[in-house]
Amino acid sequence: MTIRPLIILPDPVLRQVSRPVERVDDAVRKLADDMLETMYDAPGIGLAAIQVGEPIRMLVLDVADKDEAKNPQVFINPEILTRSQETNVHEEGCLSIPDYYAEVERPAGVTVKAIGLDGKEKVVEADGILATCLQHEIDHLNGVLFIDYLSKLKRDMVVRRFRKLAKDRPPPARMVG
Ligand code: K1U
Ligand code: ZN
Repeated sequence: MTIRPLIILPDPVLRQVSRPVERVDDAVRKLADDMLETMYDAPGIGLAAIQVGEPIRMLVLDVADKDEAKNPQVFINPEILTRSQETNVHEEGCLSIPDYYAEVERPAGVTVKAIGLDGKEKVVEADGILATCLQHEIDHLNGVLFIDYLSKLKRDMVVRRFRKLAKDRPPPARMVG
């Protein structure tokens, strides 16, 4: 398993719409393993493939409490089938927007259909942090970030801050040979 570098705001890659996965093959299983390793290392509770530069519709998450056993989950080609009328406000963060957190209102419950790593279809009824995390990650697959739910003023401030940080940051090392 490999820890992959994370794509950070304002990289335009984060705004790409990811394409569906056609086959759950070894390459997809290896990417899922790498994504879980990258998420646990960060640490985070979710990760979409586009955050490691792979524009495919796959996300991983683990919302287990610290004192519980790990519960890694993989969702391939996820689709939200239903959203509750009731909403919840959760503080959200994003591994692509490090050290910035803000409250976001979303449907409190969702039903999500997806394919698992075993290639079989699954339907998950989610509430609480699982519902929030699934919606946050599915947004990534559509090029949407949680800062898009904030006021324009707040969003522009965050983007400006990360543009400045990107200018000051040395470019990533390139492989040669
Ligand atoms: O998609 C991502 O960038 C991951 C993101 C997921 C998420 C967090 C909160 C609400 C919705 C979605 C994160 O994991 S940010 C880091 C984080 O929340 C966390 C880090 C360490 C311990 C517990 C949580
Ligand atoms: Zn995110």
